[in-house]
Amino acid sequence: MFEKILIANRGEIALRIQRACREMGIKTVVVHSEADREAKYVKLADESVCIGPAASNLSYLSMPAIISAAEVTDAQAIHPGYGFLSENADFAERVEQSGFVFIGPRAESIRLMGDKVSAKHAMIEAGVPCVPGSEGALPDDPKAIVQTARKVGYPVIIKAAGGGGGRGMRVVHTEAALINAVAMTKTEAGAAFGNPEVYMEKFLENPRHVEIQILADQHGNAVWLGERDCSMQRRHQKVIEEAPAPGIPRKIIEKIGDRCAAACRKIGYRGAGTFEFLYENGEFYFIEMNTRVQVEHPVTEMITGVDIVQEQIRIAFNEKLRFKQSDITLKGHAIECRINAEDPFKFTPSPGRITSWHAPGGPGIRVDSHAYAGYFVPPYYDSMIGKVISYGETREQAIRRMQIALSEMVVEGIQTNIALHRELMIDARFIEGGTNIHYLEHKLADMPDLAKKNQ
Ligand code: MV4
Repeated sequence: MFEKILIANRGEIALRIQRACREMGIKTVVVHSEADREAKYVKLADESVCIGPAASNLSYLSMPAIISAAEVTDAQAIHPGYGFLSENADFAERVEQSGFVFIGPRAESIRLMGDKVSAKHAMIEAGVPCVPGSEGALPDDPKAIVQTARKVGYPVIIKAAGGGGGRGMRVVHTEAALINAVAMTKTEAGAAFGNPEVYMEKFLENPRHVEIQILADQHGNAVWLGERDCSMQRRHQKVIEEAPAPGIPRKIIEKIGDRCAAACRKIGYRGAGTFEFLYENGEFYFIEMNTRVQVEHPVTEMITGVDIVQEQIRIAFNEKLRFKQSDITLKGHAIECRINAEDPFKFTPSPGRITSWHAPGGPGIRVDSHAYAGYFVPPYYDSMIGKVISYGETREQAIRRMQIALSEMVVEGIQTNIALHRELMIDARFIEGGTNIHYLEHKLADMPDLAKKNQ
């Protein structure tokens, strides 16, 4: 096994990766910016290297700084976590060209999935169902665009090939608005992603966001580890995730899961990955693939017993998967609440010193967080400061345990969204299960002072 891994990330995921390494007897190097120097998880690592100032561009996004840190510490592999350089194909390539192992997919796979047009093409070829739409990128000819939209049927959505995660898209309801919308999306996409290519899909009005976790080794084996429902979101930021997805027939999910695993084998995918789907009226439609470990991976770990980060490391070391699909069984239910340092009404970031921190515990509760009493939440990065994950034999038990965990949890000195989670855990529609991607935003619009009520 690797003797030493460099962790090219910060916060809770840097600590999560450290824990996986420690359990496997692997030494850790954590890189950090000047703003993260005093964080306890940095001191917990076997070695740490300051790679630059607070600004991400000059530290966590600096490829030469990170690769130099791997060289001076003699690390053998680099784990990119999520965000930052985790889905940067050029980084994966430079890591490997420098003689280190990139703990993630081949650069070629990252590139294939980073371009949403080529990703969708690959998935159609592999038999994964996609949202009906244009075959590939839209042409320049306005008549052809109009014809495509007539065939697909309004409303349609125009998406940038270089976009993803909700960036670079526009919904079009009428033919009159079509050509201008395509032109505007292209202009914006060219400026934002350096690629003006766009494609068209039927716009699904009330879908759920359900994703499939996969693991694939470098010996042609791939398995899927169940699904996660990530529909509870606001402005493309997930707030709560759960596994399994409530109320979806297992037969439908198993068919999709098997297709995802088969697609991984077909494209020679390596590592952990997530197929994102929209689910509406009993049908799954592929939208994007994420080629990294995701924030919400713990809910899958809880119901499968598989440590996804450890498996990423074993796969990178070229080991064969230790389980077949028939060894993967889903047991119980898990829910994750993302804890953010933010204003509970306006959702603006609330960085600062945490004066008191009491994490919940007890049966079926997991807390993934790098925070503690005295920790300073820096203003430069994402506002997520941790995740509370509950597990139960049933969804009801997982909800009950999460309610108790949230009632125990105390964070003072900064503002957090804990009150919002408390409200959602007693929300009748959430308890019923199966809310769609618009539910939270509609609820917040109906109850603007919701968070205040619960303080
Ligand atoms: C869609 C859609 C409806 N129809 N595509 C937003 C993020 C990106 N991953 C894809 N997104 C969407 N694509 C079609 N054809 C609605 C969304 C969408 C969404 C998807 C998942 C989670 C939250 C969302 C919030 C708004 C819109």
